[in-house]
Amino acid sequence: MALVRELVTEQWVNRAESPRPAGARRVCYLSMEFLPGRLLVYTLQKLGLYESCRRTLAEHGLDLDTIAELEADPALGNGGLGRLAACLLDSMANLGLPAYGYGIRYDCGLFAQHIEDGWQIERPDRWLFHGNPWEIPRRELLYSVKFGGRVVEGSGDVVPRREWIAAEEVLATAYDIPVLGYQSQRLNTLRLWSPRAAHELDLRSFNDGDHGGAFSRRNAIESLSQILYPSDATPAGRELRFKQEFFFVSASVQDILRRFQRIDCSLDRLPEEMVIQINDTHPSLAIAELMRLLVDVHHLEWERAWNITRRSFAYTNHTLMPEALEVWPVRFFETLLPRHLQIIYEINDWFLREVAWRRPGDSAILRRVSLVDEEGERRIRMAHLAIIGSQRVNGVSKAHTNLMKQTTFADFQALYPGKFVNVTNGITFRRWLHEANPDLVGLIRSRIGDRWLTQPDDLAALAPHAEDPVFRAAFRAIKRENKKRMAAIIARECGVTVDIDSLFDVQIKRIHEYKRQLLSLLHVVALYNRFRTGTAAAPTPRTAIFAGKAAPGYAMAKLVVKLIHDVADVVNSDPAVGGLLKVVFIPDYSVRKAQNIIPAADLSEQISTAGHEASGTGNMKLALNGALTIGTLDGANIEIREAVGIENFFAFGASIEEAVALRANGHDAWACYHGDADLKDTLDLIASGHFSPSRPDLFQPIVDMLTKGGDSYLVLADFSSYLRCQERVEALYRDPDEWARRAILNVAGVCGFSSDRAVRQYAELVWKTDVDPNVPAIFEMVAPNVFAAAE
Ligand code: 26Q
Repeated sequence: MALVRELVTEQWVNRAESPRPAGARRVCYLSMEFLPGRLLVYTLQKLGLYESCRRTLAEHGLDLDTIAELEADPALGNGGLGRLAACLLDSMANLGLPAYGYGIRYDCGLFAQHIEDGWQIERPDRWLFHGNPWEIPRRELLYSVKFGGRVVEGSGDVVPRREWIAAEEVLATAYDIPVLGYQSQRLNTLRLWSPRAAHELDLRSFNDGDHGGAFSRRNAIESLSQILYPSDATPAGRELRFKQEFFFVSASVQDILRRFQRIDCSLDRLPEEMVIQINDTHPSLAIAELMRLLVDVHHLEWERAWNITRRSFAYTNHTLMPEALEVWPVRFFETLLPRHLQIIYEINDWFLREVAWRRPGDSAILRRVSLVDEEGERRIRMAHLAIIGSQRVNGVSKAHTNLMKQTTFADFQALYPGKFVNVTNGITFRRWLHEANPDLVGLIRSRIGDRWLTQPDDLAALAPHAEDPVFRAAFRAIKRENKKRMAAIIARECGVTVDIDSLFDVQIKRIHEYKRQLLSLLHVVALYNRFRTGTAAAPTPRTAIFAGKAAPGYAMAKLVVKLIHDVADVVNSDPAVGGLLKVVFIPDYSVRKAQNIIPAADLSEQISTAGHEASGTGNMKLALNGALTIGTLDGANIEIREAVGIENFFAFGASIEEAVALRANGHDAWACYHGDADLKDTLDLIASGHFSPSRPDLFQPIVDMLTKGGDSYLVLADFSSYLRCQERVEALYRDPDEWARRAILNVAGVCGFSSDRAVRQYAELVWKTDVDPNVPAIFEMVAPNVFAAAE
């Protein structure tokens, strides 16, 4: 690993900073989350050294894949949002775009998931325990980040200046991780911040004998990067999350300004040289922080600073669920960021005056668009700050962007037409096909070569080969081998033997009610019930594979994990089933596990309640590896279905419009229950305690939520449609050759969902840069031993 790292960083050594390509802005991608995956094999592949390295090691009796297993998988993210950040960075490097990723070097990533008696148990993820061979500490990059205190009126030449007298100071120091382009010369940087005490120990307190106090202040500082917050975090501990967000954006914005000032001295040119992309609202305090630095430190007038700021930022929205839109209590700002609160109020004043002028007499719109939510406890609406402070706002699929424009942010769309654009998500094929599925890559290469690794649209050329029976047979053999490998992992991790010729039915993602793991589980129970009652006619053998983490504070999601396990225990051992149906839960889902599971999948479950999944990216990864999708018309599913052909995609359930109407008119869960015998039997069986004999009412909260609770995610509403659709799936699976034909058409058809395409669209619609993969490589960064020249 050390050797490979040297090979990469050698490239850093050899280049000094050069100008950016004509028209290109340097991209600064700010994200609280990154899920880069392991780097050893991936880096060797990018350098074109994988095969030779493998052979050489084998000659010495060593197995590269065994060595690769020792590497930690950085879990610095919850799911799709963090992995998207990694895919986009990969593609920027591949396309020769100068980019920095900015994030936090969490000491512990997302918790490690253990299962005890079917319950999820969280343990700390100590990914840095053995060190991280890929990171380069940049000790000379140190920024001061301040909190608390008060603001005083200072003396200004023309207007009075405000001075923030902070109470607390923390230093942020950088750790750089290389982001290498595929066989390209480009080497970008993922810069992760870690806190350090400004004064090694609070010496005065220490000498006064207050040892505990001195250490507890130090602990408070270190806690800034101690853990990554789970996506459905409860309000407890939210203040620390707020501090984390500010810590990371303050260091990042200071670093961006420092880098910019090495290039140009007129701050007015910042938006021409750089673009700061914020990954959801989590880094949106950066807008207020840039304003503070420009106005308070660089003494720019307000309007000039605002003009620079809003042309420098762009914001990607990843959710419209009201409970997931970030709002921060004003009291957090009062105690921790008093100067930023003033700045936000001033931005709001300017903004609301503009709106009042454009919409005279409409006071309701002022209340709706204000940065301040005045109802109940006063809170700052971070999405509004992000929209106002950005040049562009993008959604992550066509459906999501339309919803954004038509519902949640309709007022802003009316005020700023043209600000909202769509960039449908994508994935890097180099990770999700080339590294994850080498045998399939070999087969594809034998027919169409491998230019698709850098020109993903070329994968479309695979489509005609779907009509070739020889190719189909080879494709099936590879899928079978992948399933065999997966079966071995299942046997090892779950202690369950599965039939590799059964339909591998895969649902892998964060556990959340809107993603509806429950819907596929109810289907499994309905199938099981038919075995039990002897009414299963010619069933297609099926293995239902689940993986994913539930946020620790999300009781319903954790109960679903328990239900999956309890159903698995009963179904897997009931002789009436005869091994024709198996259920497994693969613990501790990660990028690494995704790379193992995805190549083995036959069926991809993408069954969110329509209108809830902004895009989904697992849907793309599974289709790319030759799984057929069963999915709702939600997020990117809609575009994937059109791209692969509607006949090659199993769609079911209420559409976005239908889901809205169902809710508006009051969805009648009880009518669904009484109207479908399978559904009634299924829910009754769960409610009877069949899967939890020692605690018969254990799953009552789930049954109640679906029935008495009104079934907010429309599980019962979509159940019948889902069951009928699954019957069509089974019928097709009984014709393996036709199944393979359609699977191949999925591989070819999904070629447009690469993150290379997404990055080109960002460049065109959001960053306004010229991206030319053939531009000579330009390096901004050099190795640590030539720091003087480094950015
Ligand atoms: C917020 C506040 C406090 C603590 C945690 C959070 C938090 C953290 C992570 C909220 C949300 C997330 C993650 C969201 C996420 O992964 N969203 C997914 O983003 C993908 C990439 O665009 C989409 O494909 C998915 O549809 C979307 O769910």
